[in-house]
Amino acid sequence: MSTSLTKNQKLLQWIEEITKLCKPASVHWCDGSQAEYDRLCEEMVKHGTFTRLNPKTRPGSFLARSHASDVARVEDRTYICAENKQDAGLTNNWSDPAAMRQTLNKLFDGCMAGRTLYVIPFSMGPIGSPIAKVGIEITDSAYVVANMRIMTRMGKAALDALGDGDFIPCVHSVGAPLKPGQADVPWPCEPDPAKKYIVHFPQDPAIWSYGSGYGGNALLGKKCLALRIASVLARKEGWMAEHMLILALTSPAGKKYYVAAAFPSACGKTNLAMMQPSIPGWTVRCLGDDIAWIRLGADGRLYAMNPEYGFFGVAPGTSQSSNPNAMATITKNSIFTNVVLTPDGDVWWEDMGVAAPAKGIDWEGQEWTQASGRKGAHPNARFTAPASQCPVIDPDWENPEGVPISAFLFGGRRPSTIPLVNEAFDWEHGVFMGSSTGSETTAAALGQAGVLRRDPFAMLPFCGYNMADYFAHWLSFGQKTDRNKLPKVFFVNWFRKNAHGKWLWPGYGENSRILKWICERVDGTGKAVRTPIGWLPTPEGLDLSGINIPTADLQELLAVDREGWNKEADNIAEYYAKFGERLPAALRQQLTSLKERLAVG
Ligand code: O2Y
Ligand code: MN
Repeated sequence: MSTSLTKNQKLLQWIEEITKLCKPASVHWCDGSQAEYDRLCEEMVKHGTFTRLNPKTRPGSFLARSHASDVARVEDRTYICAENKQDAGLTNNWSDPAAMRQTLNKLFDGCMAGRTLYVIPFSMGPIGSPIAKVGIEITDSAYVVANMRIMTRMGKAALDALGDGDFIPCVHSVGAPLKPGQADVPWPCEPDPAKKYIVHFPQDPAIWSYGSGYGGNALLGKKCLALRIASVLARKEGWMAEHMLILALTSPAGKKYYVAAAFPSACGKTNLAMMQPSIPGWTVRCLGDDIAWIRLGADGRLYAMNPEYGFFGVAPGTSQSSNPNAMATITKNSIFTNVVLTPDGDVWWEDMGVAAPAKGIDWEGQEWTQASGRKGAHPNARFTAPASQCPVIDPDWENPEGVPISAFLFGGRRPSTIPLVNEAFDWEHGVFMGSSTGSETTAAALGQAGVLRRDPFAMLPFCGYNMADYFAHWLSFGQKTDRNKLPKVFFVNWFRKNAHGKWLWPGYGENSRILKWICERVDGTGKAVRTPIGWLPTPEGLDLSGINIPTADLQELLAVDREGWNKEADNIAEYYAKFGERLPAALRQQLTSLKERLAVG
């Protein structure tokens, strides 16, 4: 696509400016067509970045292997450059915007030498939707272009939607300029972790990313734009940008309920979003697995829309039993990163539910057998797949207005204390629940297992401004509309264990039983008991027909562990103290009320 396809002077000038700075060998405007995608994929195959998978078993699909130093988001290299440090808050890395601009200008000077600069126009949200945002990502990575085409509405249509309007500029480089005659590598990047930068300028707004070609560091529409920058815009414009899946549940009577749910990373959001309910007559449809943009509708209800166009899911652990719909989604037109290549040209990963190949090529490109004791796929290996391929995609997933939300769910991995499900008394109590969301780390995730990491609203790595102000923004919706029209709020915990470390709840499709109770509570029919921590289901309130949950286990799942909750309250108090005076008084009051209720009984 040539520059003549846009008359947007601001865009043309900006591309000229960045081209002068980065000094690429050529410039390519992406039109988003299938022909362009096919050509880029073919070039990547020739170059060694992509391996074409067996067209008989995995048509239109490719495998990529990243550099071993470039395998995940780099939170410690992620910056929010607000003018005022306090506006980034203590949960973000802050850097002075002027100083950071100087650092970036040096890094980006000549950084694309010998490479193609791709211009990617993209829309977060259905093209033309009043709440969609257009971004322009400049990148020197064809891998990024291919993934952006799956994850966003990308190319000519986005450029047309932009017209003369404003866009969010996003500049990305893998940080590996080529000297004349220098041979390239399959996955160029900056291997020194201290030289990677994922930088947000919320006031501009603008995004600059240097040194990594992986996932959230490089596909700038996702975490950088649709969460960090969007959260700032949302606060300014009166809406919400959330780390939430969106699903639709339909009852046997045909009533549809939309639910949005926030869980920290590695808590099974994609599995829940595409769940196959175990209870007869109920269906689940998926609208999104990671991000929700939510705004007040004219009728006073909150409407949620998925700004993305695809899924960037974790491969290890995805199987026919954990997520059959994800497995069906990725049968074609998908990109796999850092999984095992099998001898017949297909992919494999740990806990895929099929036998490991006798031998394969692991994510580092080495010959591999399971007997080696090494993992074949990286724990953060990913699939990138079009959302339209999901067999349970909801017919309204591209509705530009979004869908009306009946319930917000918060949850995390909490082996003790936190019950299976707990309904907030009111909006403020719900915001309190969201603010105290946390998850215990698994050994795989952070090295130190069993440590509780508070992750408010699952937004800890993604809130682009001061977290205390974000809490206030959530509270403000209690005054913006008729409170009865706000979604009910629930805290769920599928990860409870007994004293011997055994799971108390089967999870996966059986979580539909909890969702059914939540729908009944929305309708005012679900049986519940008022406790010091919220409304809990009575044991008969949950539909447990056809499964065997021992009575003692159910009691434990639905009990209020007073000692545990007093400790929990103390821990929340400690966490809240970090926010100082900026913490909204309403949340301090919620904590005091919780302690009072626990003391009374
Ligand atoms: O490691 C990455 O770059 C991906 S992180 C990610 C990807 C998809 C959805 N959610 C997440 C996350 O960390 O929350
Ligand atoms: Mn996520």
